[in-house]
Amino acid sequence: LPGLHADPNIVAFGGTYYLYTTTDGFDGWSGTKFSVWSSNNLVDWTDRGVILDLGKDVSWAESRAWAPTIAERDGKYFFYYCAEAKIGVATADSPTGPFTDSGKVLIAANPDGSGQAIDPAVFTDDDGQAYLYWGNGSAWVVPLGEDMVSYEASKARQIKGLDDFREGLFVVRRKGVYHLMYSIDDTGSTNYRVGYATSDSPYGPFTSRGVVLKKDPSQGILGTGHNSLLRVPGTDDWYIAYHRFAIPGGDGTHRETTIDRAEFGRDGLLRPVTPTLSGVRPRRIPR
Ligand code: FUB
Repeated sequence: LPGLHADPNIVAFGGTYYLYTTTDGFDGWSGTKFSVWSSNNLVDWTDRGVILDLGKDVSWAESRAWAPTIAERDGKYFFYYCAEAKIGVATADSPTGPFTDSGKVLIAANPDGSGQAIDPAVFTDDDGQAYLYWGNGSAWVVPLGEDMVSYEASKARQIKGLDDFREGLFVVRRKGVYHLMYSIDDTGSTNYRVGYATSDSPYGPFTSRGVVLKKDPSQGILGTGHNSLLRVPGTDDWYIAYHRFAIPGGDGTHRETTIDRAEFGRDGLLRPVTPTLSGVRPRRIPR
């Protein structure tokens, strides 16, 4: 994407691809706006504008608009976002809004009081049950109610066994396996990277599978993290959206959003992703 946008959540709704992002370039990640972009080919993206602006559109928070996610149910769109290290939710009748905030905090803290309650990711299982994943410092999952905005706090479970987990959980299911991605290190570090784990249950326990995306200084690609995975509907073609230090001249608060191909090997595990510069299409590796 052109400009400074981070924390991309990539999805497909009704034949169109969407990227939901935060706005970067502010000290202390103090931006206030979330944007949405659309595309028909995953290459050319149209800025569809700001869909939520803290303070103006959200009564309970003014700053730190951090990593969002989106989910659809019965024609309604649920936009989960971070604000002031808490999680809120806004709803709309279209993927591009207008979104109306619920007016209250959805998750105020991690159940064990550790870290920050940030980085929501919704995964909807094949049986229709949706789960909300989130966390920084510690990783959590809770099943969402049918309305997508309620949950029983007593059903929250901590996800253990993720090597070096920091934040940025994201979950997909493929061929019966739950694949969980997460960010390692600090987003301000050139070593911000993506860890990977698998399980046979959305609650875990997960088995760590190492790092699947990391910097490539030979290309000037640094700070590769906060990812989301997209399966092109009706195919087994996958893409990973993530942010990196903007090129040229970026750093941990000047980040840009990019996409690369993601592939699963014959063993069913995600292969390490090759980060590429814009306009360079990675060669397909035979399985
Ligand atoms: O962009 C603000 C925060 O930095 C996100 O919530 C984290 O995942 C990290 O990318």
